[in-house]
Amino acid sequence: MASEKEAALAATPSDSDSPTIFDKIINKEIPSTVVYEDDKVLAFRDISPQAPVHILIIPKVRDGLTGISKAEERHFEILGRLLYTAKLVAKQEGLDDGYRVVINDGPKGCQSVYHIHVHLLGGRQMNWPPG
Ligand code: DGP
Repeated sequence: MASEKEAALAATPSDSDSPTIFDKIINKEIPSTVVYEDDKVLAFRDISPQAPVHILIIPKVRDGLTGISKAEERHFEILGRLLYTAKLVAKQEGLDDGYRVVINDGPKGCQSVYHIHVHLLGGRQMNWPPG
């Protein structure tokens, strides 16, 4: 399997609402391990975990939000909800000693799926600076 960096460099940056693999996950057309769901957001385990806990938190409706660089004022509510859900899921996962929340954007940010998502990583000591 390609590395995450290779996948990001191979991905076509998109500002359209064309479907991504995450639409299939939202629609339950492909399986995923869902850890949290409400009417607005879905949180599921990353297929290629970079830490013992690695969860992706996504909006169910993309509304042009292919990445954080496309954020507009109308996205304020969903952006807050994504971060708040990261906190809820971190608590649910028992990440009481800390965790990391990441949003990759664009090729240089190592984004490979153009449907905004928050990575929640935990269960090991993180390093800084990130790679
Ligand atoms: P990013 O590189 O920030 O765009 O992260 C995309 C993440 O999506 C990456 O960590 C791997 C994950 N991913 C890609 N396809 C699937 C899938 O089909 N299922 C799950 N659970 N995760 C996926």
